[in-house]
Amino acid sequence: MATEALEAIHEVARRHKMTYDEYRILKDWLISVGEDGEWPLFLDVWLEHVIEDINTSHRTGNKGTIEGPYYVPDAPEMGSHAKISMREDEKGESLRFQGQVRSTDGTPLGGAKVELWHADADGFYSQYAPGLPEWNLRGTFTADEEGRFQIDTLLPAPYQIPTDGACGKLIAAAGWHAWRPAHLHLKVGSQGHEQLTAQLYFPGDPHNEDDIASAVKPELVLDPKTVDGIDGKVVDYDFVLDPLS
Ligand code: MBD
Ligand code: FE
Repeated sequence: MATEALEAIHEVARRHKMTYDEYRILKDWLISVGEDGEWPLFLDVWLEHVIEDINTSHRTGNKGTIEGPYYVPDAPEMGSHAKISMREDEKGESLRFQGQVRSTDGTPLGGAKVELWHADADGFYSQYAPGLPEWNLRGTFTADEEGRFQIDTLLPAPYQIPTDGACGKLIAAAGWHAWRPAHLHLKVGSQGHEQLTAQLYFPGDPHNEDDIASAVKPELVLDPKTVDGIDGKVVDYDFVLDPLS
């Protein structure tokens, strides 16, 4: 694979008759990706979606999508029906996210783990931005005996990937934009099943169609509702996991 990857780059260089000036700009930019700590961001935005596609196309349960650069394992365990950890004055509209985890044959997966993480209203992920509580807007929920969970969190805001580093320079130079649609990140796992990594999106977000990370699929767009007596929005979404083969 390494040989072919290098040959692909050689082929682009030859086709475009890359000059020494261009080569030096490329070299400096690649060095700056590392200096800015943006290799995880670069890879997850522009390559991970292909890897995800290759490795999950056999599944008959839920579609998933990329993990992205901001997952942290072992977030605090909260139970099956609980509020995610957030600051007293956390900004955003309430969202109750509830559903059931099942196997592809319909069996409820009691005890399944649902890990949820998302950005705050300003687009910051805890542990990747200063000044946030360690586990802000991150939690591990354990489905009840019927595989059900109910998580109280906030509607995520539209999100721009960091524009102040090397990836931002590439975006500006190429004339792209830095937006991702508002999203929730999830990992769902149960014994004897493939772990699902997913993101969930919201209808009407203008960036569902042109996500910079190419990670939106129609099956991952939620349908939040207003329910009498409940503040904010409520959304039902079930997860179907493929048994390990
Ligand atoms: C994110 O929040 C994200 O989910 C991805 C895939 C890339 C950059 C920032
Ligand atoms: Fe994200």
